[in-house]
Amino acid sequence: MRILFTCLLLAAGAARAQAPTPPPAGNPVIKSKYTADPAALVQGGTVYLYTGHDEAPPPQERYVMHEWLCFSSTDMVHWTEHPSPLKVSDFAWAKDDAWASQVIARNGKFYWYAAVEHGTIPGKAIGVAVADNPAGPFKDARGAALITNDMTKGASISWDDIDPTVIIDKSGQAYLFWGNTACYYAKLKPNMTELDGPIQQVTGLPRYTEAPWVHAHAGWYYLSYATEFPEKIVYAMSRSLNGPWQYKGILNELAGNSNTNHQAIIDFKGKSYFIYHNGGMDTHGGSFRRSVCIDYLYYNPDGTLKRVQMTTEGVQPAQ
Ligand code: FUB
Repeated sequence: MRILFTCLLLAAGAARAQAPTPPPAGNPVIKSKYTADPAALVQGGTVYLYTGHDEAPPPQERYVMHEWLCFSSTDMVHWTEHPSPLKVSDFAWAKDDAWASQVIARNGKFYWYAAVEHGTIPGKAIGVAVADNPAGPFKDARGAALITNDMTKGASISWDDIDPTVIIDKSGQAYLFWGNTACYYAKLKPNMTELDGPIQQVTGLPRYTEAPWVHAHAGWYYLSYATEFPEKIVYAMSRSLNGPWQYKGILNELAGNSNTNHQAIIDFKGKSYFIYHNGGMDTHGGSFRRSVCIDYLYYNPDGTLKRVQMTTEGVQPAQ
């Protein structure tokens, strides 16, 4: 009897010792609102997450998006929401549709490139807003759109001028990439609010739909994008932002519960992250009520990317 009692005590002790650490907050990372089209900016030890805000009341199956949202975190798990730093109404020339966007830092200022529906020039357009603080408030930097539908001819649709992504190369040259069904790019002047040369089209991106995200890592540039519809995320690599781009295949599979998947990619505190949206939050989630999720991204030794594993658990707190 005494031996049995001792064994039970030992087993209980072992179970206590092996008790799992508390689970991370998990995916989706924002549960208080529907969030879509993530973009992220690392500023020292803080990550700023910028998202669109899906506001379509169920059962409406269309985009209802009037503002962008901003969250910050020092560990990629615990997120603090800031007051909405930018709304469509902050662009006096815009009509609606706070679609995908990205913020970049330059010379102590923060520039937010955002797609909206233009008020007077038919079609989508891209505006630029500027702030002194990554959490805003942001204000229209030009008083007019930077890109309008009549400036691009690569696709004969009114919504090809969406989904801006922005990057500054090693020499300090800034580039804007964007587009639906055609992927466009152009240089930006150092003031970040004017184009610095012609609009060009990226070639060599098979079955390109939308959502380009351009990032640099260990000497390579990566152009990831949404392919087909419903969308998967695929990617291409190049040594130069002017190409040529080498297509590398699937990075993230179909979300399954959302037609779109819109990704952002960052490095933070020694790890790489794939930030995307799906339609997995609660019973009303879906293509028009999306939610931002975060999983790890891994590189192969030759610079290619391992396929992302979307998880419910998400990532562990970054140290
Ligand atoms: O959120 C509206 C549109 O859905 C975005 O511009 C696309 O990338 C897709 O996510």
